Amino acid sequence: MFYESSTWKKHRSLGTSSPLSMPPKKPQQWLQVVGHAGSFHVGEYGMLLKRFCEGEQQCFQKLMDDTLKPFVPTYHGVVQRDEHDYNMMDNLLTHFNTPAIMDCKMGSRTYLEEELLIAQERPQPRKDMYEKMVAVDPEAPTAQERAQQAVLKTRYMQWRETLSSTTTMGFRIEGVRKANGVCQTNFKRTKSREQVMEALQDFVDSNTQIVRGYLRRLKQLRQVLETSDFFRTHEVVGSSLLFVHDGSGKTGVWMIDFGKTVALPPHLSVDHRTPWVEGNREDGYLWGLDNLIDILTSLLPLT
Ligand code: I3P
Repeated sequence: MFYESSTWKKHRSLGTSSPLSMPPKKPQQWLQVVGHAGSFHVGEYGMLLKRFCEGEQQCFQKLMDDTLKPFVPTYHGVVQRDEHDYNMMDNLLTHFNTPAIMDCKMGSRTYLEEELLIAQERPQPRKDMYEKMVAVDPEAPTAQERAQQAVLKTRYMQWRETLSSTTTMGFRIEGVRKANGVCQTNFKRTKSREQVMEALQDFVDSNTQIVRGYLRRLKQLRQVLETSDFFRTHEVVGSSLLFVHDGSGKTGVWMIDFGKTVALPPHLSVDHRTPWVEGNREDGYLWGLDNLIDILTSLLPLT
């Protein structure tokens, strides 16, 4: 069974490294937050099926042989359902009891450099994005955009970045689902440090044990990211960290969503902290993780 929310973009549910032979204990806890309808299904043994994307498959295949493996859902290959292909992976919520879940989109940039080039060469203004923009801020479109009633995707994405904490902190909260089932998706304007702290504090219910658990995991992740071959050789854009905890105090954080993670040309590598300028492919992922760790630390009492 799925929980659904029409507003929180895309599915946000992945798995712990439970073996294929172990069915999930509590299938009712599976979560799908739907953006593109039909993109997600539950497969055999409670596996998550995500609409096939070749780029994402390539990332998963490489990640299964990388030091980052414990920080991503275990990948089980491609399956077909109703004439569509799906990438199959573990469901990350399986071993939690009525979990609370948060999705943080990482990085200081949410569109690929190649998307920028396409927008420059073949601009295709989008009406749906114009409508999403004016729904949040009727003053945001330029006179030209208003006349066209449409905006370029890169312009929309940049506007979302500056409206939220993406530009200033290198991450933003996309959505939260509390243990009581309530979904919060209204984070488009969550930008200042104080606003982010308040949202995080609310997510963890001011529980310092949970904060400490998340911090331990994030610091381990940072250490592994700093030496991972995969990470050094990929532009990681639009990828999220999925935070999961439950009433027992158990916590977990995993990297998810690799649809816009692309391999760099062989001569190029990135450190994920250097500010982005067009051409350097930097994504600000580690800078964002540094800031996230710093903010979570500030939720703890001074010792
Ligand atoms: C969406 C969000 C997604 C993006 C999507 C946007 O905006 O930025 O990350 O998908 O583009 O519509 P919002 O969160 O404000 O609804 P990608 O990251 O896959 O590009 P899309 O409509 O072209 O899918």
